[in-house]
Amino acid sequence: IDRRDATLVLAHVLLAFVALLLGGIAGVLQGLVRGGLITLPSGIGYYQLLTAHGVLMALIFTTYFIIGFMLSGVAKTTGGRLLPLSRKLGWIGYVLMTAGTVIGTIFILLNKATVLYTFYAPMQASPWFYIALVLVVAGSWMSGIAMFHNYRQWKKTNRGKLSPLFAFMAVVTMIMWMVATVGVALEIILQLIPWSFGWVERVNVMLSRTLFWFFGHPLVYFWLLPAYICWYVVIPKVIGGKMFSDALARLSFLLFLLFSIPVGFHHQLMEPGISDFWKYLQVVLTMMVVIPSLMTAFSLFATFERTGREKGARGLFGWFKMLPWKDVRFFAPFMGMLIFIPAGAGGIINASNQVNAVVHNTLWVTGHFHLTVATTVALTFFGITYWLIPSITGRTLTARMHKLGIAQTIIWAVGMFFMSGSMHTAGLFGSPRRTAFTTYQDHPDAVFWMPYHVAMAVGGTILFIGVVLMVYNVVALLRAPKGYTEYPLAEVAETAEQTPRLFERWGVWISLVVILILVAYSVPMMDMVNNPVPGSKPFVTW
Ligand code: HAS
Repeated sequence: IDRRDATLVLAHVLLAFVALLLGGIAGVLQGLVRGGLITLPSGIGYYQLLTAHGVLMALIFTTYFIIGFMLSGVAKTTGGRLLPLSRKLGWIGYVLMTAGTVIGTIFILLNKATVLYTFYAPMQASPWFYIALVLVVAGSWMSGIAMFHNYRQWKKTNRGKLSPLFAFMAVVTMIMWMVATVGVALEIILQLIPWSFGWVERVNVMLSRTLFWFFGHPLVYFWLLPAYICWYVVIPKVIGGKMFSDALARLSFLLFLLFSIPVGFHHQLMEPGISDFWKYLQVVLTMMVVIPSLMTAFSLFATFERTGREKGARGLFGWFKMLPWKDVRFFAPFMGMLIFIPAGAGGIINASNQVNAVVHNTLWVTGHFHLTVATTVALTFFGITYWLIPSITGRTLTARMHKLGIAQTIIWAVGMFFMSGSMHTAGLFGSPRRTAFTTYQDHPDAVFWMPYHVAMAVGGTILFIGVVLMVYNVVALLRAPKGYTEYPLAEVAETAEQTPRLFERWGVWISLVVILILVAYSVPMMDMVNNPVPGSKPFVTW
């Protein structure tokens, strides 16, 4: 891609890894506190560290990486460069996001925003923390508009042609993100900022949580979809094959667009104030959003098997041996896929109302999202980094880097096995999430959980070694010998069916999104506004 775009992409990717390092330090420390292995010097709190860990890793690392990666792919596939307006918007977005990140981090470090990454009211942060979040979201919108602009211009100059798959997927991801962030923007601007400035005395907690989860669930697909871009578009090329089907890939992304938003209630199944019917409806829609992931699994298996057979593999599983096990561009994302099988199954468990009553607010949930976002997504992002950095900086991906990358992936998987495995188990025994070291006055249950908490801390320490090695790898990639690294983009198999034109009729898809949201949310939200907790004010003016 154009050198100027490479600088923009690199700026995003490097800041992502700075956030990963800082978030990793906070993460390992809070894990050691939770396991009772260390006590923090007075002045630093467990919840403060947990907030830093969650915000820096789940919100900042991911958002920077995703935007950097998607800007690179959009530039690459829509003419090799970002248009001048897109590049400008990309930089404005970067500056806004960075201003937000710096302000937010300062307020967390000052212990004035110890509200965890979900910032649920009535926990209150300094208004500047919320303003920082608005800046991050506004910045991400700028980059989204930049991607739309390149895509639209490409469509204009290539009338009647099917858009490049990468650009299409980036557009879907950013539309989903923009619709989703409307929820959290309403929460922050109309509720949390006026309340934290003291302009209103109370907030409608039920409504604020609902607006948060309107955003919070599609947020997890905002993390996942860029990983899926890699699985659909990059992995077939890396293994020496072709993409199974362009149409299937596009359809799965469109299904995510439709079904990832009207499902937030599955995070609120145990909350009062939402009637059974609306919870039930959103659980049904949650099961719908599982389908595109199952389609993705099918498509990946098909790609692996076909490529293997083309290379001469025999028998039912002969293709497995043909996969490029020593190539980190494949190995790291593959481990992510493999782990997504139990991780996704855990999600389906969470979404089932009765079982949710067992796992909600326990460490099981923490285990679930460390497998999904912190393993499936993170390992895929790491896998992308190994070719993205050298490819845009004109360097070589050396054999040594492959080895270091594979070692890093194994360390990550082992650390996560211990950490997430014990989180899931302790969660089933009832151990709560988000609680500092406590034996609850030596209650037998809490004493029973303790060995699992120690195993979590051991896993967390191994993962921290993984973070340090990953940061080392990024530096090594920046200093690799000059040369050429491919930006791997797969072609579609000849046998694939034609992609229906309907898939790019954005008016149709966005209208369906709006209809689904209105069906799933309008009645219960009106109920929350009209019947707030006595004395609370939903919005400033009401
Ligand atoms: Fe989740 C809570 C339900 C997916 C993240 N989730 C969370 C939280 C986070 C999170 C961060 O219904 C905590 C929020 C908080 O702080 O409170 N989740 C689901 C469901 C799915 C799901 C149904 N979650 C994700 C993904 C995440 C993520 C993805 C991040 C990226 N989740 C829930 C629910 C809760 C929840 C409840 C609330 C719990 C509570 O009570 O608080 C589904 O999307 C999962 C579908 C996935 C699959 C797997 C498909 C497998 C594939 C891999 C194929 C592998 C291959 C490898 C090809 C069905 C695609 C080849 C292998 C060989 C052997 C060769």
